[in-house]
Amino acid sequence: MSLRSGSARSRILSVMPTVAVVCGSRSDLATLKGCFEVLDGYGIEWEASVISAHRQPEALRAYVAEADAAGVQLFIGAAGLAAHLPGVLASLTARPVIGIPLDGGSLGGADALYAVVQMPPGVPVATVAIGAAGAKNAGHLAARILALADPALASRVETFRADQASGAEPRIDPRAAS
Ligand code: RP5
Repeated sequence: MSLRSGSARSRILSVMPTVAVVCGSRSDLATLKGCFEVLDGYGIEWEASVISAHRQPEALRAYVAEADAAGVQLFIGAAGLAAHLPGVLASLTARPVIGIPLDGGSLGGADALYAVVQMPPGVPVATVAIGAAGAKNAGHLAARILALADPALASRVETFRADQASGAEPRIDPRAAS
């Protein structure tokens, strides 16, 4: 895992991780904590970058080209307000893009949800829920996509599902409740 911000041109790591997470502002990082934890839980290598689609469009283009060439398998884009970052990511790469609408704006994330989910045909963004729940699900969805070509990861996904099922509330009879 690694976190960085600023221009893609400053990158010095020689190996790209499997998943590249890009968000539009440093203020977005706290909401993405659950995403990073889920990816770590599955043992998926990731890095996160703060690159704004509207403030740093050239840096974003350069970063995606570099990540694509270096073998990143999947992008996760997270942004609030007008939230065009995931869509711009999908315009710059043929890899799958998962979009997380963030809830920082005065519309409670509905603005970002509409922006991320309403991509025109041909430029798909797999949109998850608003905010922290969506951040976690972005990690889980990334794992499921990557597991299609990774049997060991597929096994970890199944283990998670089994653990989740066994931890769920058992069926109860409300008539028996006192
Ligand atoms: C979006 O605008 C970012 O993704 C962030 O969610 C929101 C506010 O950004 P800052 O003004 O905090 O940088 O581009």
